[in-house]
Amino acid sequence: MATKTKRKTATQKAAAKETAGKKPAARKKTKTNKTSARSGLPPLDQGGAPRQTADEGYETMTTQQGVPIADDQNHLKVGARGPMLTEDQIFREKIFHFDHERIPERVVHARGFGAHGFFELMDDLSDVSCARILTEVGEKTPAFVRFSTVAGNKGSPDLARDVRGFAVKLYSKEGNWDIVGNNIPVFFIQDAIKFPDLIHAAKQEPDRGFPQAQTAHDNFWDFVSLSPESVNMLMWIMSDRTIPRSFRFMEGFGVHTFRLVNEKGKSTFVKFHWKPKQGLQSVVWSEALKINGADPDFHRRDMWDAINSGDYPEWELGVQLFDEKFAEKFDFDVLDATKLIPEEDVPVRIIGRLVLDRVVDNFFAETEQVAFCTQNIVRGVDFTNDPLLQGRNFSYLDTQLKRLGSPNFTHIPVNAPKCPFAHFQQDGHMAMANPKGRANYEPNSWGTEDGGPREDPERGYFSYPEQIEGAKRRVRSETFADHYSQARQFYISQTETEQTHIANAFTFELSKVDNEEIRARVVSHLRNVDDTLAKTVAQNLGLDLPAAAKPARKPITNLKPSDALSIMKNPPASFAGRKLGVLVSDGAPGSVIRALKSAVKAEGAMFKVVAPKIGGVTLDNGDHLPADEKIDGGPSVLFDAVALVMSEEGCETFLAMPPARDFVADAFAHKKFIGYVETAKPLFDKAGVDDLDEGCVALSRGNAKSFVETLRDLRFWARDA
Ligand code: HDE
Repeated sequence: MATKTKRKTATQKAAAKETAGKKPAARKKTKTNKTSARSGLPPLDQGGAPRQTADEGYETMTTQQGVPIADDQNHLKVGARGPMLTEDQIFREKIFHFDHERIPERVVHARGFGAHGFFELMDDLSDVSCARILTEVGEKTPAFVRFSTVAGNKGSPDLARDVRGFAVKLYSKEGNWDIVGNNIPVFFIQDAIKFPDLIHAAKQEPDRGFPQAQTAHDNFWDFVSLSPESVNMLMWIMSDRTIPRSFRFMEGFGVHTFRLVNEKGKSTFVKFHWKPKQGLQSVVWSEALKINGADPDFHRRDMWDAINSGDYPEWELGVQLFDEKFAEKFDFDVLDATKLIPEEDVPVRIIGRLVLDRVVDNFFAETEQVAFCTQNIVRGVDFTNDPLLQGRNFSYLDTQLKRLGSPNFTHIPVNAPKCPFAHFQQDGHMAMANPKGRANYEPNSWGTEDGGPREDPERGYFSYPEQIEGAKRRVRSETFADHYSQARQFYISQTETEQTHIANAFTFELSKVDNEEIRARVVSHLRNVDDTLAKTVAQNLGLDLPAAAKPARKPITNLKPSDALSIMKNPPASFAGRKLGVLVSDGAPGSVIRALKSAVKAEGAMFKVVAPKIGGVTLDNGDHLPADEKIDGGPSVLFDAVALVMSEEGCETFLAMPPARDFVADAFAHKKFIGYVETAKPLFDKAGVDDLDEGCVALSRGNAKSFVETLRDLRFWARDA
């Protein structure tokens, strides 16, 4: 009930207090099993569950108008069996509100999860920017972050293969700054005018309304195979980047080149990076498919649990700073969002940290109503002419009007600046923060008391005075024409395992494409990326190898691999923040459980118990071990590693349970480390695992610590071979 009070607005609280003070003196404690003469409350046998009333210490329920409600179970009717009276203002108010409770979901990034936190600056950037948030070292700026998938609708599963949104709202002292980024540093298209086509092609097909939350269908591959500019992004989305293990274990990127401007008006280009302190980690595809069934809210739950347990996720903010000179000599156009700047060319300078330490109080009020706008920047930060960014600056503001229904969406607490603000924009639907006084325009001569705010040429926002000249034309710059070189660079930067995953992902997705011409067209692009990849995919599809697509510009084939582009080359330093799932039975050795539990705890990881019954088990030492999951609700796909700790009889019972067999078979197939006690061995046979490799570790009380240290590698990839 603690959250109940939290959820109330100040007005509601005041109203409740008021009402509480004015309880009708005549009201007596109502016995729940008798009809009250005054309210007509039904006795238990008619009304179902026992009712609790305000007389028992609960707050009084009221209408939206503050009128106390006596009966919330029955509408007003003639006699006991109706008909209903339309006079029933209480019923009508309740249903009216319910009928209008939904707002349009976002056209893209509909499914999201938000959390609060702060950004702390660690390095002074005053040489390149006059933004206070980038110059006041040690300053903590409140932040709200919303992670999302792109293509799926609001109720879609979390583990769809998809780009993840990584949108950060920084409530700075000089106004809100939104960095509305993704977990991938490049994008599908080069010009914002193609965005509706891209998204239409990616989302469910218009005639049938499916498939949703997946790109594995003809329309998507048709569009991208006709848009060679997408090829670099295709490599990224077919990599493990699009199946992150957790929002906590993924990077974020501002994607576009932005500008920073210092007090003297000097401009420096910048790319933004969010680097997870927890390290990078993804799941494998067949695991993702199963997670979607076992826990469609896997990512939300993970974030919610981590923050609520005090394990606050943290990212470092890094910047790649460069000037016009670098931009001119760089192989690609820095305004082209389908390209990145390798960290080897321009190192990432870490300047601050972002910590998420508070879940939302109300999902709708915060996560759903938050309105990110790329146009929200602060003094000292500026746009560039990236043709995607320019288009986004129109789209985000526009979409908020549709979603939130009023130009006053900035009055919603999650969107309002936390610094002082004053302007003459007023009225409109749902105006909540209304100015006082006579002046609603300026200039005016009403003086400082009544005249309202005035401009501040010293502290006010200024745009970088870039000199621009040229004919008005609808064109794409020649400098955007290379579509394959960075796709190749990405591919050769991956480990062998990651390259196999990419080939498998192309194979999976294209196998869902009915039209063979489309499949072949995709492979024709891959031939310009890496011929072995193209051949593997063609072979996997049973396709004759098509000729290579004709490139608009000859690709550069000698770009060096960049380790920063690989997930597996950037593993976490520990198993912290990860989950060990332990399958236990009655009579399991308590000493092993105790040793494992404390080793996992010392590592900063989570110890989750999976048992035949949710009531838990009794260990061989008589201790009771409560369970977190019953076996069929806790498959191994929900854990980063597993352990099988059971008695001989316990193992016998598990042998007869298909979910227990799947627990082991999946963990093995997904290359997870599996700790086991000798008595659990028959379960491997039952799961079809007859060859225990080094990823399967015999457990004893003495080696629990070293087992947990092994888990730092996250997966036993050698099993792939
Ligand atoms: Fe978005 N995008 N986008 N996008 N985008 C939206 O805004 C749009 C693009 C991104 O958690 C929409 O409020 C256009 C790139 C995120 O609320 C919409 C173009 C990047 C989110 C919109 C792009 C993004 C959105 C839908 C092509 C990475 C979720 C609802 C030029 C840098 C924000 C909304 C949240 C959301 C338009 C391309 C990231 C329709 C026109 C590139 C993280 O306005």
